Amino acid sequence: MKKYKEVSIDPTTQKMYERAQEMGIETVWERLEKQQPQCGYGLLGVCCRNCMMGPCRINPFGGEPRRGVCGADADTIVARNLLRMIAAGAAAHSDHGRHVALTLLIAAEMAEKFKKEGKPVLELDNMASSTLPYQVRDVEKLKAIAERLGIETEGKTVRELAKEVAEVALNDFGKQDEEALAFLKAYLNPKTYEMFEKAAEKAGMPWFENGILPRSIDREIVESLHRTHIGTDHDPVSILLHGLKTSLGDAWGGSLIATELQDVLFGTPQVIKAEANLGVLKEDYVNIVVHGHEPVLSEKIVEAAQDPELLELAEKLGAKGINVVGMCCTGLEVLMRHGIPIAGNFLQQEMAIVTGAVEAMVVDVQCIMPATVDVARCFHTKIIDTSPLATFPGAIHIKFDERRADEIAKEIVKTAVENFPNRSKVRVEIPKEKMAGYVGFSVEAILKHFGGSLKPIEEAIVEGKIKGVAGLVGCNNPKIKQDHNHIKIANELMKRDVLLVGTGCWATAAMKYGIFLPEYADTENVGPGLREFVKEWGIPPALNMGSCVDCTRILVLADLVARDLNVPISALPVVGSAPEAMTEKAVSIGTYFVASGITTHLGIVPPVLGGPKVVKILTQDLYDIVGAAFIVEPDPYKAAKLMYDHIMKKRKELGI
Ligand code: NFS
Repeated sequence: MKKYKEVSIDPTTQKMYERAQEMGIETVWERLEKQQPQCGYGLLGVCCRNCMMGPCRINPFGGEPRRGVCGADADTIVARNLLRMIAAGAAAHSDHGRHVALTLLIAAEMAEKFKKEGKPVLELDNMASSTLPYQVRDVEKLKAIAERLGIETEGKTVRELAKEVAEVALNDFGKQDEEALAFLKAYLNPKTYEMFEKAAEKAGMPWFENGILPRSIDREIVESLHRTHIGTDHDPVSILLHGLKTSLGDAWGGSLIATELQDVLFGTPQVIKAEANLGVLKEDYVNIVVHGHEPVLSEKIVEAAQDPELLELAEKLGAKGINVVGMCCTGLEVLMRHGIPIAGNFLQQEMAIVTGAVEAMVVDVQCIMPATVDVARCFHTKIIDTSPLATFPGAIHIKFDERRADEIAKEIVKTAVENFPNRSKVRVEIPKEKMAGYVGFSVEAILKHFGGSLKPIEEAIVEGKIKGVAGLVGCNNPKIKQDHNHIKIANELMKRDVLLVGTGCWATAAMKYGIFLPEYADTENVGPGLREFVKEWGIPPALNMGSCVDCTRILVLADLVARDLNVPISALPVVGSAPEAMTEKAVSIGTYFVASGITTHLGIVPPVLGGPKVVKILTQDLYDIVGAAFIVEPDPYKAAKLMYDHIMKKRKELGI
């Protein structure tokens, strides 16, 4: 068994981990230990299970077997496995984006139907009617998106625009022509677009029509599966080029659609102060943890928790109220838009249950451990699964339907409230620690803060006050002490005057240690130039840009700077990092950062080392193809140095 200090730097995780050990509850760290030693072939990526002649594995030391039964060598196998990871990650993000687009369409169509039934027309035309399950909260943004897409906005109602934008978005998922995605064309600067067009030719594969420009989000994912089927694509270069293309369909398609249309439906985040860590759970309240990724559900839970009838019921059952808190990315969504506190990141999902104070953990999709059900059995906690595509054995199933969103959300909250009397008060132990921070830095909020343009940031970069910008993203991974690398890399970069922007479980980590407070600039972890800049502008030295699909906010920001300077994104002194990456989604994000021109560090070695050609392509050749590549370095100090060196190289190339 591990010592509590080995698993995390977070005091709340340490305490709850110790408590779990005392209670004999198995957690992620014990399960990881039981997996040791992990399969060496799997770690190197040289195991192939793509057909039933196998499974095959290649001898990583150069001896026999050098080929699988079909003749595939290590590089082919490694590249194919990596492409399947990218495809799965892109699928997860993009299917989320599809759900959001469908929600917008459903709401617009319901408004049309209600109008025909004679309900108040103006409210329905404005998509503001409370009879609709979802309204349009940011009309300005809807118009801005429509304009970018080239949709005529003059004389149209909000309802009409919502429908048209949703249709263009949905068309990007399944269109069959060779043109690039409509959303990509609407958002990407011409110089980077040109790089995508020419990338395959540069890699010696001119038969890739339109280079690595994605044609349709679903098509690239399907083609990934097709290419990696036995006997199809065997060249690591073409397999990886298609990986770039698929990931770009995620970045400038699926994820972008998710972020943009969520802003339309739920409001574009604005700067707001909130709190993070397990200390946000409240002893005398009904605690509901919303966990997963899709705000289409969590938004409604937040609303239902304010329902007077349910509040009254909670009081009747002895609670002071209903406390909704977040976990993982769905937590970040409601944090960014409403300042709902976030209880933790990926490795804290079991820890939250171990407090004994959670009435319900309401889950949708992605990054939810099936083990939550087992941990919950030791307490009164109910795990409620809600997505028709994610069912947890042993959980309560209350499946969500956008058309009946309010009704279902109330049922879920009621189930949680009614569970309050089952809580054993003597078994409750909530760690005290929590931290405040400023969140809500959407691109729109950043622009507003800087008076409408990014000039102040750009000037500070040119002057050298800020050396560059780093986008820090991604998960926790129990192979790394929780949050350790997130925070070390963040500090090492800020010390070198690099401004941070970030998302996902990195952002929750940063918030827990105070990095999203402007006062953090007074610590020794922030260099003098960055300190001066953030003090002048009254911002923290790191900006929380949201959930993982919101990595597209980082891309849109980089795109704006690239436009201002009339260069491709790859020319900018910008780097990315996923210090504690874990999911296939993180692999897709890393790939689309690189494909978009942002050199990206990975703190966990992905399963590619068994393919030397693949490693060379990913870490070197891609510089010539897309102007960026991967840096793989588990040591956070060395990683920060390498990222900084890259920023300085880019500065030199720009002549600043
Ligand atoms: Ni991102 Fe969100 Fe966290 Fe990793 Fe999972 S929550 S989408 S994948 S673990 S950062």
